[in-house]
Amino acid sequence: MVLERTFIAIKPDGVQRGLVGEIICRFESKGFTLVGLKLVQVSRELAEQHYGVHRERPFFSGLVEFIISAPLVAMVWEGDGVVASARKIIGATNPLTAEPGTIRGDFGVNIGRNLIHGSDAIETANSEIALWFLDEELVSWQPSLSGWIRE
Ligand code: D4T
Repeated sequence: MVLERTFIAIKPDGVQRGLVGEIICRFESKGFTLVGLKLVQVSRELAEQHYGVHRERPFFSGLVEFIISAPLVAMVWEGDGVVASARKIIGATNPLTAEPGTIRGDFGVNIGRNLIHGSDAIETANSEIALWFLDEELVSWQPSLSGWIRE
């Protein structure tokens, strides 16, 4: 397996609802490594850039207003296959149809308040990490438990 990195954001609803610890716990318990973490009051420019692919969609303006409405927690997680695995941990876009056991399935009921973002592919992850973090904000480190998590 190739060690990957992915960009994860706990959206303003996740922060306001006090789910930051619970959400971080899901990724830590799985065995992934946190390599970047910050609380951000997101600018309109950054929100529009991040969701640029959805610019023409009807929900775009509401989504941007939501993302800039309150602080968000931006993170980078590292691990074998972390990009696809994080999407599974997060669950389907609509929390109502997301499987129980996923973050959205366990904590959400509405697509416009789906708690968390995760990069959808390795290339997207690389560009999102570069958009949200400076190189010096990311820390490469080896957890002392890693030999008990991966061969
Ligand atoms: P993100 O990008 O936030 O991780 O979500 P997904 O990857 O699961 O889903 P997405 O890109 O299709 O949607 C981005 C974001 O827009 C919100 N949304 C989406 C919405 O408010 N109404 C909608 O109809 C859709 C499709 C939720 C997630």
